[in-house]
Amino acid sequence: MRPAHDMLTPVTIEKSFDVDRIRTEFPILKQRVNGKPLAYLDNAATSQKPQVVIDAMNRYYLEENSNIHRGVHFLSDKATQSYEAARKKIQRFINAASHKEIIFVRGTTEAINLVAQSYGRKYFHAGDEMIISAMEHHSNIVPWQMICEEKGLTLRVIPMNDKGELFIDKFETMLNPKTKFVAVVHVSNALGTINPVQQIIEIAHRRGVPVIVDGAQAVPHMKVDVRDLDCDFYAFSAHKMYGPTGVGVLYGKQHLLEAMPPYQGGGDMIKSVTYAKTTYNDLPNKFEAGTPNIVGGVGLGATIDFMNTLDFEAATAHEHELLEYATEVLTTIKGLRIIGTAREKASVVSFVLEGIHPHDIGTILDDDGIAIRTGHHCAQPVMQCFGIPATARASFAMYNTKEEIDALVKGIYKVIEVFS
Ligand code: 7TS
Repeated sequence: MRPAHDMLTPVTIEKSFDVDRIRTEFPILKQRVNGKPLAYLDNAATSQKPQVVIDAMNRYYLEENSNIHRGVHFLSDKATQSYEAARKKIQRFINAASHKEIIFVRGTTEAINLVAQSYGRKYFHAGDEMIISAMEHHSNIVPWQMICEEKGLTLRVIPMNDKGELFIDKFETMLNPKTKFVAVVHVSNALGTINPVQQIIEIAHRRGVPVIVDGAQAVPHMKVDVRDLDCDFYAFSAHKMYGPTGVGVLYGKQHLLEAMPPYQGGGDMIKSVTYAKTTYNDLPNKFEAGTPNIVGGVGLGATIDFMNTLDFEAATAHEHELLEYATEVLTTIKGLRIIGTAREKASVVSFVLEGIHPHDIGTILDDDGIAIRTGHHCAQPVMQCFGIPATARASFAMYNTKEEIDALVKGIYKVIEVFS
């Protein structure tokens, strides 16, 4: 119990990892669902939000709300400062060289579409090729298919083995003078595989080919340093890393972004407009047309403050322990097959149960307050690769516990009993 005189001071999270303590930061986790304690194991879809992020967003609406970059008045100035401070926090968080390399977008999907439409329209030509991997989310397939179709490129796919690991040697042989671009996921949402993106980038760069990394599932679970990776673009969403929905980040190397045309036209992205000619704003504004998700940006800034208070290494180690524990106990269940058994994995266990549709698994688990995701996880080609229509997927965050995994296992036995 904190002493009474201490009650009004905000809670500061110490630099050590204590799962019970972390859980108290996430109010939603206290809920009971169908009379049972909520076991939220759908973090790859979206994570829960800590009180400090909710408070920061409320505070923004209560005390600062105004439009940014365009007002001379007090509130507009305050809102602009909060929004731009968030950009600098993101820059430091991923170790970008400049805040100009941080573009606010709606999320990973928009970040990838931005690069496909802007970079692709300028640099892709008929007869060129681009490479993606066999474990991409639809968000890192469809935008490329669209631009490849429009421009007449061939989309090639790095194959994977039956564990869900990419054949890097095959990737190397796929690169040729026609290859214009590589797009690859850092951590697979359907399989949990951590791809050797640094190696992929190095191989592509040897041929002078730029690389975008889809980091939607990586940023919440590992330290990402874009300069160390040397990626050309990196995309992620706030909502999967304990932040709000509707906001995310495109990182791009400054010289590449400078040379790219705007993605959308409108307010904030212009320097001057006449009917004869419009000139475009400098980075990062050139890519941020219209009033952005200001409260989302502020919320993402607060999320990064929150993450900076954590012992990230300890949080990651805890998540890894959960993954190993879940893998071990699930493997003992007769008729259960884990889909995605790569050596390097993060936070995701996808599985199928013999003779039982994943949707039935999810529905029965929900009766006991256990939230997992079922379906193709927006990765239909991955499902096709494994010859299955769907999986059940438990995905962990740092606030999950072994007790929740025990509840999952108990629930799966109940599913088996219902269907036997
Ligand atoms: N890339 C990966 C690897 C993802 O996991 C997702 C979302 C996206 C891109 C798209 O992110 P968004 O924020 O733009 O929607 N993945 C999932 C999932 O696994 N279940 O629901 C959404």
